[in-house]
Amino acid sequence: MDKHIMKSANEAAERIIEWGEAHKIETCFERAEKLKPCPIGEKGACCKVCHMGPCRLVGKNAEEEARGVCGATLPTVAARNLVRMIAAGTAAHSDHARDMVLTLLAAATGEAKDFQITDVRKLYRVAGILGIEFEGRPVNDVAKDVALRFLEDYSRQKGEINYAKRAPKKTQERWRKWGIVPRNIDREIAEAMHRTSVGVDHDPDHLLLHGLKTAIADGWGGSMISTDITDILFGTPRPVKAEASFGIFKEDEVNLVVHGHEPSLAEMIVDVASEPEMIAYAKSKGAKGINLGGMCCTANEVLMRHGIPTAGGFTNQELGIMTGLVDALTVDVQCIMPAIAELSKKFHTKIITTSEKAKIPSAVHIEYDEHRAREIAREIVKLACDNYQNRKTEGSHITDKFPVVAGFSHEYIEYMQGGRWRASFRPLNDAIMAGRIRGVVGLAGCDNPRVPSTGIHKYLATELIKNDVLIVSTGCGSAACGTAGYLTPEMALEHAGPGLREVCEAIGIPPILHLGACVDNSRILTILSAMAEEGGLSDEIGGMPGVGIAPEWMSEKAIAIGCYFAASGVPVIFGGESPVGSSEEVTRIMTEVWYERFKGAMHFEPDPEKMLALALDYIDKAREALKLKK
Ligand code: MSK
Repeated sequence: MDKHIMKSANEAAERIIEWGEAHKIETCFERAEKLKPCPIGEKGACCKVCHMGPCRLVGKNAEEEARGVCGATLPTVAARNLVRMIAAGTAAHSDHARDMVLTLLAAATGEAKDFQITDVRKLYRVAGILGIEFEGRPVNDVAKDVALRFLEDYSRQKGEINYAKRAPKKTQERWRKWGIVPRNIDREIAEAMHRTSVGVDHDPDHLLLHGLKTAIADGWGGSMISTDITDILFGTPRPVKAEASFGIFKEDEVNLVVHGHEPSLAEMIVDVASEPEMIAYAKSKGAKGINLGGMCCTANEVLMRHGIPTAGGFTNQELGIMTGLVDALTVDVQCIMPAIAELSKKFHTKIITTSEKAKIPSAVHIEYDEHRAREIAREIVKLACDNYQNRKTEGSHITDKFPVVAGFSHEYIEYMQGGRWRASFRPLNDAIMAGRIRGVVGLAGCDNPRVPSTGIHKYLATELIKNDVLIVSTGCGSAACGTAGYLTPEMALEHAGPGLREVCEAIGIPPILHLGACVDNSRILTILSAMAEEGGLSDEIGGMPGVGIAPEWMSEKAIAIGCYFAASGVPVIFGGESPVGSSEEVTRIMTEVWYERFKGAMHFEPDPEKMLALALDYIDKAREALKLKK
């Protein structure tokens, strides 16, 4: 096999990697080859929570009885390591959410004059869930109360997070029985760090239960809050046409790319880039206009709401710069490779860090402040325009791009099944009950240079729809599908099984529904809860013919996501080596014990064919238990 095929399964990406190799430009793909994973840390067998170690529980001692200097066993160490990953992932999503809450508050009180409430209907829906009176009140007063109520999810010392009650009753009962309803997001993260510090919690099951509690604080806390506020401020997505892959960059326009995760500044850049004054400025620099593009999850945010094209997911960030066409790349937080700053020196691209939390040495720093959002966005757009003149001819200049249909919020999925007055999940439940749709898979998570990047996403997407499984995708899973040309209704005609094709044609949807960014995995929780409510399938999330798959995960955030799905009742399958693979006991807890208690589980399976078989097996067993048609 051509050695380049081993790096990316995306043809355009592969050509850029090849171009880079010919020009001696290093990327994550070469670094992944050079740097093999540490075999001890990879399986969770390394403890470094104190300075008597690090203790490597390997070699002759690689048994469950192996102990560190303090006496910590392998299951304790593996469980602690995983809980710390969950805490970090939850912190990332929920800190992002905190900023969204503060932006909503600033918009409501008039302090952030550049933002206002775009989706009043969604605001009222959220206010209703929170028990906040909204009839006849000024919109900004309601928004302020909503923001203040969400802030309680970061400070309440006793009780339950606001959105725990959005889960089906039976799911909530399971959580209460096992004591894993979060009190507040920050408290669960802090307690996770406390419990996993040296000499505190040593019972792997007890540790992992707190891991689940922390993860629920992510899914039903930070992530769901972020999704809702982003919709309130910038609009709830509806289907939108766009394009994906490197061909979205234009040779004769200023190419400005937004990368990272936070939507607020990106929204303002979208707005500012269409101002006549800005377009005139770009023209004064010799460009025909301003072309915006996205990368990773900031891309998903502006793709979902404005149809801004995406250059792809995580592993495309260096490759995008290597097209030679990116005049400026703004980054905020999460999934930003520090390598891009050094790489950009070989081209003309300006890397602009924008978050007070995240800087990269040698990048330009223009700090975002929601109180001056428009002014800052203008400064960034101008800087990109100024840099257009510095564009050289170097670069791989890839032109491939694919059409994409995105924008499937849970509200729209409900609406498309019955219109404004009869919106419901009944048709979806009926299609599953009748066997036209065999089940639903959430295809999510990162793309990873350790496997042929995006390849497992593509394989699973194709095989699952062939087997009549409807896919809901988020994050870089969506980007992998988009840059492969899979996010179109035609995909159903060409590849979907007969039952799924019939449903897609009847409703007019693609067989892979792009639901948004990583935080928007919360939309899947909402959909599953609505399906449970609708009746005919399971009356809780557990037991639904649904599975979550993150085949190429790399981020701690993915672990938090996987765990909140497992705690909610969804069997989850992750690719790659297991980060708890060193401990049979921890592996057993996360699969058998969690399944028994919550009807969810978390597996790690590097073989794509086995991933597919396991997913279909879970779906079929759930169908059998529900006595559904085969
Ligand atoms: S960006 S967490 S690489 S999905 Fe949300 Fe993509 Fe994974 Fe980051």
